[in-house]
Amino acid sequence: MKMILFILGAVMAVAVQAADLFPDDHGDAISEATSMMVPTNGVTVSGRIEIDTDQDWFEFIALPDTVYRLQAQVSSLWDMELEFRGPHTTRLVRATSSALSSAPAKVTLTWTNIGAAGPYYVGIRGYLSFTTGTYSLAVAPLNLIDEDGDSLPDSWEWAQFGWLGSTPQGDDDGDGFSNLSEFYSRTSPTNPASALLLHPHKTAPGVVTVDWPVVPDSVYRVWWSTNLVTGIWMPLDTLYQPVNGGTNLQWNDAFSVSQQFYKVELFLGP
Ligand SMILES: [Ca+2]
Ligand SMILES: [Ca+2]
Ligand SMILES: [Ca+2]
Repeated sequence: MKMILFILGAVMAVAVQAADLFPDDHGDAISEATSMMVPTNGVTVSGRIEIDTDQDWFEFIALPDTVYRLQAQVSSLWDMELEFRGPHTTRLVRATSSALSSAPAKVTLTWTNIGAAGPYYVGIRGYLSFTTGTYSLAVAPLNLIDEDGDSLPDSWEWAQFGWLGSTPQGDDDGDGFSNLSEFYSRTSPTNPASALLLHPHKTAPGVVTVDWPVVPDSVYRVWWSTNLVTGIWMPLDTLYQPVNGGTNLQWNDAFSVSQQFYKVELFLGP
């Protein structure tokens, strides 16, 4: 009987270790990031760094043309590091602060999203002579005013429509894309020719080239299907990220079936 109990205990210990070696608040990897909603007045979250290899990740959807202030602060004498990553999880900024130079350790970044809407990641961890403790992270959009509360920034509504009466689910230009999705993808909600549409064309026997309009600092995913009736779409593993202001992306497919369908979407998260 004692032997059985011992074995069970050992198995349980291994299971806990495999799931999370250092039980923490928000996960050590980007893939374990905690999702945050960032309202117009911003959001503040708090967490705890248990050991010096711990790193907590948070994910939020950054909106186009929006200026964000990210501020992380510790509550005791620490060094700290704030890391900011883009939709493709590439590092954009890494900043550190030491309580020795200005207590408490505090890192502030101001950043403007010049791309489409997309998932951005903020990581908090210790740096150098780091001990454990708590921190707070504040994310605030500095230029986002939405007085009619329809999720469309009022400045964008005035610029695009000349009033605040258009709705996020409306499709003012009748191109099949809602005003909200056109805001997210940075296409024009008053021009039906401006839309996130695919243009497939055969470039060789059995090879199709698919291209679509893009904006910089944005990530897209292509899906394919052999049958529209089943409604089953398969994502391509590759995510497409335009580099420095390209206007089109393309993808070549050599397929062996008689027909293939494609769709593309703005990547808003895993
Ligand atoms: Ca609004
Ligand atoms: Ca539209
Ligand atoms: Ca449009």
